[in-house]
Formats: sequence, structure tokens, C-alpha cells
Amino acid sequence: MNSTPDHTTVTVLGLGRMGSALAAAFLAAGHPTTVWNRTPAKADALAAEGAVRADTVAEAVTASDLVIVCVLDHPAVQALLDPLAGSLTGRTVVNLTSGSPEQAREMAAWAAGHSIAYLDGGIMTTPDGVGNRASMFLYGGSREAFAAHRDTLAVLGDPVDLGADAGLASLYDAGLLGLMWSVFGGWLHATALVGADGVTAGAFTPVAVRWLTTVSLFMDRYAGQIDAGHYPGDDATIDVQLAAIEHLLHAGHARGVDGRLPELHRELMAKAAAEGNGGDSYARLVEAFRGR
Ligand code: FVH
Repeated sequence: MNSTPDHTTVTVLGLGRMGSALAAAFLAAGHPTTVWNRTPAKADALAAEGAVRADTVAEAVTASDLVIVCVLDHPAVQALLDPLAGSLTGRTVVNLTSGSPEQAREMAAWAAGHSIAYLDGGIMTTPDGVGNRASMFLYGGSREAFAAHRDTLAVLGDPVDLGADAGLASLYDAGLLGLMWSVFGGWLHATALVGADGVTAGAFTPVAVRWLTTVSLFMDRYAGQIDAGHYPGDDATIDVQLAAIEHLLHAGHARGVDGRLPELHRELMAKAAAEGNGGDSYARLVEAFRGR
């Protein structure tokens, strides 16, 4: 398939919920797009929108210099690409399938061994966020491939460059999902707490979201402390927060709310205080997560 200067041809392997959204975004931006899916019927809607349907994976990967893969998991990626290593030589593979950092680095080594340019990506949105510049797409791997395809990848969302290590997109992805679940957990716990006294989630959530903005400012400040390994408690000490968390635990207990989340925070703070670090900032608890 021919490329125009502004419209690189793209192949998308995997047309599940996410792969279909990726292919649709490329098509909408005017990129000639070839698609393949194990279950062919999932290509019907995209073909109706102008995508070229490939009957085989081999046909799909030879249609474009830029090959995007978004299937269930790492074994599926290996099973699709490994038999076609020769056909992929000289092309760029962007793997947007979720996996571990180790799997990403394994793929990068495999690709390097076959002179395939490789980028590993982490998609920080759901399918409805594809095509939105506010959505982050994390990339690590070949510098040349990122430079060459950055503008094309920007069609999907904001391309965040994590550097040459192909494992970092998966590592960030794992950490950011953990952050999301912690925030969800804290929000749901708080919603249950205030809900016990009749406050609706709809009333509470705007206040909670404003609070997250303030919390993000604390995080910016604490990042510097963590990198310096020095945690001055000049804003609020662990000792002060250890006392404050008792109010949360008491209020939750009185209302029958599950207290396991705040109990973990109390446990970590109590350990730091017992070790003589109660005068430090909350950022000190990174040491506990490091297992120290
Ligand atoms: N959906 C989301 O919001 C998240 C956002 C963050 C990133 N994930 C990751 O994206 C990968 C695909 O997820 P998905 O949501 O598109 O998943 P499904 O809709 O279930 O589609 C799965 C596709 O994978 C194909 N597939 C599965 N196994 C194989 C295989 N052995 N060989 C070839 N293809 C395979 C499947 O094909 P079919 O069942 O239609 O024939 C679908 O195309 C995933 O890593 C998420 O973690 C999405």
C-alpha cells in the first residue's frame, strides 16, 4: 500500500475493543489502514469505513511499514509475529498489548535480532478515549522508530516518550494502574463513609475531585524528597497524620464501613513512627514500599 508524506500506511493486528478503536482513529485521520483479526467478522465495520481487510497475518504485516499489535496478551503477540520475523525485517512494530516489562524487553531483543524496529506501548485510556489528545499513550524502545512515527502515533492520543528501554511503558502502566486502583479504593471508601450519613456520591465526588488536585501538589513536592532520600516533615508529619487517621477509623467503625484500607496506612505510619521517623513527611513511607 502506498504512503503519502502525511499519511503513513498502517496495519493493525487485533480488532477487539481496543484494536478496533485504534484502527478507526487511523482511518479517521486519513491513514491508509490494513486490518487483520483472528475472527474475521470483527473487521467488517472497519472495512465498511475504508480499511483494507487482510486475509492472513502475513498479508497484513507486508502491507505497511508501521505494524500496530493489540491482542489479548504476550503469548498471542509471539504466536502472531514470530513466524513472520523475516517479513517484518526493516519494518516497525508497535506493540500496544498489555504485558510485563520483562515480556516487553524480550520482544525488543527478539525484534533487534531480526532488524525490526520495536516500540512497546502502554495505553492509558479505554477505547472511547482513543483519538483524544488528552489520553496518554506511553512508548519506550527504538529511538529511530519513535522519531519516525511520532506524528502518526499522535493520532491515537498524546505520545509520551519514555526513552530507549522498551520495558518502561509496561512498568509505568503497571504502576499507574496501581495508582488508579488506590485512588478508586480511597474514593469508594470515602463515598461509603459519607454515604452512611446520607451524602450521595454525586454530592461528594466534586469535592473529592478538587481534593485530588491539592493532593497532586503534595505529590509534586514529595517527589523531590523521595529522589533526595530526605523527608523533612515541614508541612505535616507522620505523627500528626497518625493521630488524624484515628478519626477516620473511628468514623468508619461507627458506621460499619470496612476499615482495611485506612488500617494499612495506619500500620505503615505506626512502623515509621516506631522506627523514630514520626517527624518526617508522609513521603518517608516509600521506604516501607521498598521493603525497608
Ligand atoms: N480495553 C481497554 O480499555 C484496555 C485499555 C488498556 C490496554 N488494554 C489492552 O489492550 C489489549 C486488547 O484489549 P481489548 O480490550 O481490545 O480486548 P478484547 O476486546 O477482548 O480483544 C482481544 C483481541 O485479542 C485477539 N486475540 C486473543 N487471543 C488471540 C490469539 N491467540 N491470537 C490472535 N488474536 C488473539 C482477539 O481476537 P478474536 O477473539 O476477536 O478472534 C481480539 O482481537 C489487551 O492486552 C488489553 O490489556 C485494553
